[in-house]
Amino acid sequence: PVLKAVDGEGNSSSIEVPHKSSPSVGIIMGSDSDLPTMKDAAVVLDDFGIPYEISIVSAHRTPEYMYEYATTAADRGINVIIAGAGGAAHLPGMVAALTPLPVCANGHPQTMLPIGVPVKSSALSGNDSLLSIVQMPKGIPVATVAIGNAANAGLLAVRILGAANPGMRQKMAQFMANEATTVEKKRRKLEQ
Ligand code: RP5
Repeated sequence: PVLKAVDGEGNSSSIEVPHKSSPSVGIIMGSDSDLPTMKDAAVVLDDFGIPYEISIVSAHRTPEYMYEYATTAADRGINVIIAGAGGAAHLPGMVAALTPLPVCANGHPQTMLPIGVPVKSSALSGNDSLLSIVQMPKGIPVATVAIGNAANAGLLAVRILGAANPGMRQKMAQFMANEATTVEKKRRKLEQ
């Protein structure tokens, strides 16, 4: 299936929902209107060859499904959940509260890290989303990226998964080297 959406600023976006087995990352968002922002995380995971699943999970409109999603994620092999929401953005924190899960169904120890993406809102430019996500009470941490920066959430997921995957660390090192080369080229052009 293809997920299509328009955000509050009229930006349209579509993404092919992957049918990949054994996803390592779950990308969830409070509304399909978050897709133009959240698709950047999927692009990064595709680039690094990391299998992921995508779903719309609303903390406020579908709280029972949020509970089901969060409490079954580890059993599907999910290690990292990237959760994006805007406004009263409770989704990342609620998912974090529901997923300590040190052990999954097959008995293997498993960690699960929640990454929050504050989606830019129309009323308060995402400052509301940022504060809702980043101001977690002590005890329930959420790794929070900048407003609208789902790409960094994807890159953070790559780094986390890289802790147990030397090949992934190598890919990240190459990515960073490419970034440096790009900046170097621009600097040399300026100096000419
Ligand atoms: C939040 O409310 C969503 O994450 C979204 O950013 C915002 C607006 O949702 P829609 O009214 O566009 O569905 O829950």
